[in-house]
Amino acid sequence: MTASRSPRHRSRLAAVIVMAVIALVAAIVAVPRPAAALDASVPVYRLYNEADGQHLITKDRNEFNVLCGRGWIDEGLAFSCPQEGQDVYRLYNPSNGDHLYTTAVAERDGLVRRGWQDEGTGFHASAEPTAYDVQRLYNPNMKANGGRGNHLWTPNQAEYDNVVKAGWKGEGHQWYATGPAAPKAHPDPVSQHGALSVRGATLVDKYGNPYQLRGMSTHGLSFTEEGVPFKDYVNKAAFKTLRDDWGANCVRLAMYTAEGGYCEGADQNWLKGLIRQGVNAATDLGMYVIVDWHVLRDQSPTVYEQQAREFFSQMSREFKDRVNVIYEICNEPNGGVDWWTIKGYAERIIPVIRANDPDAIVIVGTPTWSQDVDQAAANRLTGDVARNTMYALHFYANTHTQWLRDRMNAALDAGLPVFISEFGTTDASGNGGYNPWESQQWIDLANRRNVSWMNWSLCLKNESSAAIQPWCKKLSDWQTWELTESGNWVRNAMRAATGK
Ligand code: IDC
Repeated sequence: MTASRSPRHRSRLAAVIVMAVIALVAAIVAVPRPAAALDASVPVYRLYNEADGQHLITKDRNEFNVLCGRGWIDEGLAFSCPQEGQDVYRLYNPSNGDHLYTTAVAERDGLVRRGWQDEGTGFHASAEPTAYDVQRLYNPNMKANGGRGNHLWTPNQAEYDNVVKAGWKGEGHQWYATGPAAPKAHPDPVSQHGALSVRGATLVDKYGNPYQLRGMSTHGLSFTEEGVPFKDYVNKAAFKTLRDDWGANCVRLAMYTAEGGYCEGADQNWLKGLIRQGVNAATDLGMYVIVDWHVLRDQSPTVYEQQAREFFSQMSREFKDRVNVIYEICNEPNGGVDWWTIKGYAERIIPVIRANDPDAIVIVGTPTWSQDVDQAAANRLTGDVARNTMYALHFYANTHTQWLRDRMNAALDAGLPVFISEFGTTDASGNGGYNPWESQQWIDLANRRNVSWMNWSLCLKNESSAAIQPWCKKLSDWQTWELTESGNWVRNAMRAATGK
């Protein structure tokens, strides 16, 4: 190319400039006005049903909540819409359960003639163009699925393009929203996996797929160390840190019965309030939560059985609709208490829970600080108390080694559903003997066999099993250097298991 330009070239350049100016002015005129309607925007949620591939969009928060409880996945905000404006009609196909949304009266009426139900105005679209152009996609391959879930609506161009690449047909513009989509960064465990149950020796999720719980146990909720009452770890920011940074999907609330705990001096109403608080925080975050009746110094669960009965009766009544709550009815029987005694206790306490919450997962402790799963395997619970019931195996890696792993394997092989509701990376005393090698053998095995595991403990007590450094008073968002050797090890194990 030469530096001098021909007249023809120059006039073309001028034309391009003029067109660019026109385009710019047009763009400025067309820029979406930050309409007053924006203030009055209402969120429209998107839900996904993995079972039938359908996406549902709704502004009805109650419908959203109900569907989340029934196994739909919360996919976050579909977009926001104005309070008033263009009607977006919602239609329902009673023959296959599908939903469709349209602003086109002709499409609506055509579908109604073909048997769809007109569910009225689902939400409103902006009457004016905005930057949030909601486009529709169609998947011709969903016929195999009875035609359900063959449409998707999104204001997100990148998602639209990706879905087209995946083989859907782009159907283009449908209506204008007033705000963007906000997909959930972390689809939470409970909305993804729902109510858990036990199949054979394995915990499964709502789809019947093997599912493993991993998380942290609190220390004794009524204890205080280094000036920090352990109740303070029962907070949403702490659990969120565990979920998002560590990769935990479960927390365990350890409520001691003895040692100044629930049955020996602590304020029972206060402790029940704390359990409620923990269950609520876990529920808000879509995490599973274990309510642990932490029998230890009292040795036999029969010592405070009457209190256990009252406690579990009340708690299960309150939490009967929470699919994420798991009941652990006796942490660690010890002092020679035999399996017959524990079994009898379980046969009396489990029905108290089932009367309110027939499908809840229950964990039963086993003799010798929850190590004798062989005894439970040889003589397990039967009938309705056995359904969705699991048996605790606890290990402390520097004390309980291959011999206890062999015992766990044998119990699993015999079909016993085992749950590691507590383990430490240390000596059984909870202090000294940090042993990452043995811990790794255990966690590898547990992961291989889909056995859930919960680590002792989320606190700053000056003992090697504690996850937080004794000088660190933070109640959430712990950095690497604020965690102990054990805390870092456990966080890494969780991250590895979740692919973080
Ligand atoms: C330990 C605590 C320790 C506390 C002691 C007695 O780590 O700070 O002083 O209990 O209350 C268990 C128990 C669990 C124990 C833990 C470590 O379930 O309560 O915590 N452990 O000894 N079983 C095996 C070990």
